[in-house]
Amino acid sequence: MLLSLGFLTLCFSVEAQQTEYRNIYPDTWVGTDALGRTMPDFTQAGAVKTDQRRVVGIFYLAWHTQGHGDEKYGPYEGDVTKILQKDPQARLDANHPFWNNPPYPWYHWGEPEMGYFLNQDEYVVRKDMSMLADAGVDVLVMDVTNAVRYWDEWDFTFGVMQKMQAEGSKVPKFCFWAFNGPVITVVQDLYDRIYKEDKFRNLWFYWDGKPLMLYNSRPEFDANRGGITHKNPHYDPDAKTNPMNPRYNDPDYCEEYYQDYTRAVKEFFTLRTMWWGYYEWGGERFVGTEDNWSFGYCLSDPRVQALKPEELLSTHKGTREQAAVTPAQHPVVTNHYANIGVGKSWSRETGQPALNEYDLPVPTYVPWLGKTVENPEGYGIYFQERWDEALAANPQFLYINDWNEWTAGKGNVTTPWLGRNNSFIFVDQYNSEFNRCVHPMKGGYTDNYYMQMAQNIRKYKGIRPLPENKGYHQISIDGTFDDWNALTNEYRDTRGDTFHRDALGYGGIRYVNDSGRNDIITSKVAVDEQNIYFWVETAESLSPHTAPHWMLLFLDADTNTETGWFGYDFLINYEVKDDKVTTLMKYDGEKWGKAADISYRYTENQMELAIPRNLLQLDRDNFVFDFKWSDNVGKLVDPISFCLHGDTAPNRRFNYRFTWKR
Ligand SMILES: [Ca+2]
Ligand SMILES: [Ca+2]
Ligand SMILES: [Ca+2]
Repeated sequence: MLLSLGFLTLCFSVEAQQTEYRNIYPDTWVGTDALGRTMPDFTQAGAVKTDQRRVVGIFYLAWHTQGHGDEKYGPYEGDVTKILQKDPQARLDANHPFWNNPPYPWYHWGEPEMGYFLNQDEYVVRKDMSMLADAGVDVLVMDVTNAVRYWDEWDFTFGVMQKMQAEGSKVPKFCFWAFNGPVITVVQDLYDRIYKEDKFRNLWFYWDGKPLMLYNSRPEFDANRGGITHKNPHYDPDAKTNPMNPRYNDPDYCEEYYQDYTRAVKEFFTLRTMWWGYYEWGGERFVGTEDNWSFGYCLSDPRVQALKPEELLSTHKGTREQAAVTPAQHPVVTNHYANIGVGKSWSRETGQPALNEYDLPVPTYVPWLGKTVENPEGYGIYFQERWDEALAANPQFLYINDWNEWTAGKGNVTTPWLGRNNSFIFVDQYNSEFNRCVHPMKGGYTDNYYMQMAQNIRKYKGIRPLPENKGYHQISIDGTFDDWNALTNEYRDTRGDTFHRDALGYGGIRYVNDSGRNDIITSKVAVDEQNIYFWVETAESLSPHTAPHWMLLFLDADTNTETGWFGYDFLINYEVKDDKVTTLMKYDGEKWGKAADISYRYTENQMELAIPRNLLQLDRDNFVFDFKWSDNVGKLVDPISFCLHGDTAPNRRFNYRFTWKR
């Protein structure tokens, strides 16, 4: 009895270790994106919603495999956006030299923020998981839609996710989505090699009490053909002929080709079909039907367009279950109603705007903004319309397609495409108008789609309230930190996000980033009659203050992004005088100028500083400001600089909000 109790306790603590994480409260962070859209606050998003399950999944691709890193594909210039920028005529000519020199078997529609990365790049996996968890994404839907199993990339990705979990970070769970090709064999393979082996168990995503598997319930149809065969890896001829064989006549063993999913698969998983939201698929009604999830909606089809948002939802046992949100559809005709594609600037009301010489949309009206803009592809017109409809329909599972597809496949056939007759087509992704990636891009509209996703997930799930701060606290700036223990409100950042990059990219590019220096993990703020005090803690001892861009503290003192440098009115530590005196700088509208010397101390992994309230114009009995720490940011160009170098707390362009009452 004692032994078994001990065993139970052990099991419990292992389980607890797997599920506990250091909560960094990303839903309380504030932020303004490049278009001026702000993160919904508590009054806008409301409290965390508990009326039903609210799960967010995103399509995650592992097809950026190591083979693409071969130097024979270098220098890598297979970037459609750059090719069309160099010569827009290339869009009309399949054999234009820019398409073929050197010959790539693939292209990127544009350049990712982290460069032409491969999946086996720990820096990228860490940034991905951190960004997704911060935004509120719960589950990665791993691509097996074309029957290719990316074992090495999955092992790598899930391995890094487990490392991050062990460091105390929250990461999404995963499930798989198989569809085309020998899908029964593929699902069996995933079951045999991952689930049956208990691999990465603490990352499995459960739905209705079992691991979720997205599949094809009618495996006789796929996107390309019928008559598919599904080879049985457990085929045992003896089981077909020998009545003494314990598996005699068992179709899971005695047939060389599966006719159906095995009993093990049917019992082990919660199964749902997922495919493109066609009105009909394989001769039956598809979108909005029972147990048929959509990865996006075929809104170029008037029959799909005529459905109400709630009719697009997939049901399970009659209850609303899943809805899809995508930044766009496809650049190809997906039916015979249109041939201009459905890009990021398509809306129900105005359809797809005309395209300019770069195959990008002409100035277009943005409904959520109420005006016409240049470069509408950065404004998430289609994306927001889908979000608004999905939020109104209120699903239990909200699926986003996709995170990191990037790859664009060129087919040299002459056919109507993008409203003209063209000598080639791209089917899924093409340029910054025609792609479905939420992953930030380099240049262009940078992280607009990431921020838009994070904003809308808040509306879907609700958020926790901001911590309240009250009264005065006695703090002395002396390099001992016991006086901070009385303050319990912590403003936290990811631990481990100073990871150094040294990895292979497409075409043999070597990506190196060793800017991670001080790993900021916690900060606190205190107030007394005279001063506002800041305390910050790093994972390891602080580096010396003499190096540039050391532990910068940015303040948006009026919580107005229209004033200051991208909103920040004050900057501390840009010029550190010695180990006791540093500088407060103020932004004058054009540059940072010195405002005052202030007192600070640091010892080991902690630092504290004091700023007179009157200098910040925060001398009322209650006030609010936003703040951000940043170490080794490199050149301060814009808020994207925070995303590329060193560590920032909180992550990316987010800020902490401090509210105080006397
Ligand atoms: Ca950190
Ligand atoms: Ca400001
Ligand atoms: Ca960080």
